[in-house]
Amino acid sequence: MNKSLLTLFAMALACTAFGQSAKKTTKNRPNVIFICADDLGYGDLSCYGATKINTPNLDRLAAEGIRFTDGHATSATCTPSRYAFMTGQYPWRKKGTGILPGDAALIIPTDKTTLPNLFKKAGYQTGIVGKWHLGIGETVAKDWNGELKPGPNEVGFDYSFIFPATADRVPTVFLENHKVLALDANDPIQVDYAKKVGNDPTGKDHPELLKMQSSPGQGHNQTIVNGIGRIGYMSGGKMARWVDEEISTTFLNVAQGFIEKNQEKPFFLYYALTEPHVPRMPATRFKGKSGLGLRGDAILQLDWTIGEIMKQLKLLGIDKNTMIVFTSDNGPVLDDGYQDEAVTKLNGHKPAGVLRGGKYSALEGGTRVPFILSWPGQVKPQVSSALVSQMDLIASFSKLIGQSIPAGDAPDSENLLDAFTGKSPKGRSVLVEQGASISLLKDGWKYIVPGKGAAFMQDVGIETGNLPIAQLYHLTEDLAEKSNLAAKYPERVKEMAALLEKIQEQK
Ligand code: NG6
Ligand code: CA
Repeated sequence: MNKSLLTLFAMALACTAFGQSAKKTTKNRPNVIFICADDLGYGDLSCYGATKINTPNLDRLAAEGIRFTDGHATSATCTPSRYAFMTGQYPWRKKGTGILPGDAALIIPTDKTTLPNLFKKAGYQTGIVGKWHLGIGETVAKDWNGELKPGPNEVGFDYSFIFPATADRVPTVFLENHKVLALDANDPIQVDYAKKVGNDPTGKDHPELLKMQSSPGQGHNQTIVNGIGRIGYMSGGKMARWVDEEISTTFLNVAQGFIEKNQEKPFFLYYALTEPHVPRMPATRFKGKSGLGLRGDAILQLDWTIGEIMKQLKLLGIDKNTMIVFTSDNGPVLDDGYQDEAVTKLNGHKPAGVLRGGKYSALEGGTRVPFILSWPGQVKPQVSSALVSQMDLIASFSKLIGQSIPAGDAPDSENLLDAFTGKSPKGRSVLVEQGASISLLKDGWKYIVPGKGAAFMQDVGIETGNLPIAQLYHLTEDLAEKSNLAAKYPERVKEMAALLEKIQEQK
């Protein structure tokens, strides 16, 4: 081979190599899979210290990436937390962001920057698979048999495969883009949260038809679907109704389909898992596997799911160019409406780990959640104690992919890209938490605003964090919030209360 031919050959080789690297290893345009579990607690994974349950896949994800010890949902329930990471705005700034019924109207603005439309504007293919719970349509009254919008597709997702609210709320159907999946036009769906529709039996009148009893005093005894009493009434749509045991594998299949289809492009996937929210009804092969009742089994299923996604990324050869962020929308709860043995078979497992409180709570168990980020090749494995919130993802991704956010949008989101990618140990300096009361975190201290509500939620068995007096905890020394130091440090209480008010007044 003469010299010029050799050069040509080398150039061709270089081009192929470059072509591949452009496709698979672009540093500022990784694929992003944002995985949000539902009600998974700070102590529910073995990489966060659980000893009674084993989560090898998430442990591996954490070992290969960054495990945050001070990662937060903004709120101790689902809708507000999800509103916050979708919009970059504290949910308590906006009315109507509390837990939504299954027939609620869309609460995410269609004319502002959202997490998915940020990626979409940057040329990504965007998709959501899983639980939505942010409302659909312009109004509560809507035709479930027609085009359902605005919804996920109108706030930035090119593709959506969701269920509308929670697994315990009607309608118990999947929506693909604007339509209920597998709907038979001759069997239209009707939904009502105020009065019974149709003739389907309810859990209240026919407990003998239930395969899992509802918890006394916690509702979940309206229309029965698949042997489980739900919140809300529905009729029709018999073919379209999901089978609970298949929800998770259905979501997994659809998520993997989206990944496979978009493997050559940069994509953003919001994968919203339903586990371990009630009703916990994992695939039969997981039932009984954890020894901790169905809640534990659902966590095993969740962990397996993550392993399947990781395997797929490897097989497609895109694992190095795919960032996975894994977290949970709020803290854990055991009895959240069904007698599913989560309480009786707990076996010493601590769903919130060392933290006090859980779902609904103003205590750390409400909003401090598992938070793992992996990006093989780009992010060095480590444990980070940086204070980060899910709400900060939008500003941080804006920086990463070079897509600016118009002034006024995502007002509470902070660019913490260096913390998220492990380049800096420094996160936020201040964070507001929303549970049964409002709290402020600053410099390792936590102040909880005095509240009038009950200190304990009897039904779900969770401390709310509500007290009529101010509470101040030094989290760096007392993560379990055992010792209220408000009386000892009145000046700090005053300062933090004033700062909180100032943040609350901002627009
Ligand atoms: C509560 C439900 C609870 C759960 C929660 C929403 C009752 C008594 N309890 O109102 O079962 O559905 O809402 O959970 O109805 S979340 O994770 O979506 O916020
Ligand atoms: Ca939740």
